[in-house]
Amino acid sequence: MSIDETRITRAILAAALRDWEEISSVDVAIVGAGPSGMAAAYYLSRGGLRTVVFERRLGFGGGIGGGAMFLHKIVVEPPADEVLRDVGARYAEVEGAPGLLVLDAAELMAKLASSALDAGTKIVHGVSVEDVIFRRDPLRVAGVVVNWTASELSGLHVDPLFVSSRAVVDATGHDASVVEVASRKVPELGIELRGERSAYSELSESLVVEGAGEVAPGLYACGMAVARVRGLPRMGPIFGAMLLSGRKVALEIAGRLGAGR
Ligand code: 48H
Ligand code: FE2
Repeated sequence: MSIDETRITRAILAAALRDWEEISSVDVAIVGAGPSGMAAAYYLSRGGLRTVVFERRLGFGGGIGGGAMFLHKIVVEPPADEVLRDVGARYAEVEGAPGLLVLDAAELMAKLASSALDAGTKIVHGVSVEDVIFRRDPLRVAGVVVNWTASELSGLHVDPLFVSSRAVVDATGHDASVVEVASRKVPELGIELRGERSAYSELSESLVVEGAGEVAPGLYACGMAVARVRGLPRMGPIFGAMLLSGRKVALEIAGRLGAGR
């Protein structure tokens, strides 16, 4: 078989542009492929909604990969074991600490990503969300403004592209960068960023899940972004609230938008 370089180029261009045409208008745009974003993507796609995840980096998992101080394990507590079972991630009970479950960071990253992909999520790497689209009458967030991470890093002024969506999910972790930009540049949304607080794991694990949801019309937060937005403590390397807040946001959005088209 002869392999013509031009055909390689054209195959990639055609397939990538076809994807981008589809991505340019979706039901849900999720920003960040960390634990909360991937859990949200999995449940949204499973519910039949057209879902895209934009991830700044060239991999999955966000803070999962670093484990705790580079030790390759993650701790999760019930009822987040329901999510682990849904995505097929194996875990073990922790001896002497009833209620705590431990699993490999690599296992959690891989299983979340493959489950979301199998359910129909499109994950696009190397793309950063730098802004939101907003609309009046009624006032709402109506999509995201995207650019290559490489453009961002180059320092060159490269204008972005737009992706319209019926819901935007900030799953950017500690930065809550999507909510932050919306609060600053669309002040009429009335978003107040209260700032993350110091560690208090038990409290944080329940409050992050409780606080996950709609921040402004069309704009939702899950994961650590919730802590920054709602003024909640951090919890350290326990990931139950990341998974459960992602699932909660997905179910809330699915309830509002209805089943997939
Ligand atoms: C595209 C972006 C952008 C952008 C960021 O940090 P994450 O793992 O986020 P969560 O909330 O799912 O999980 C948090 C968890 O990892 C953690 O840090 C915990 C539990 N900490 C507790 C503590 O006490 O410290 O993932 C966010 C992802 C990353 O992959 C980023 O690269 C990506 O979002 N991202 N992608 N456009 N503007 N900003
Ligand atoms: Fe963290």
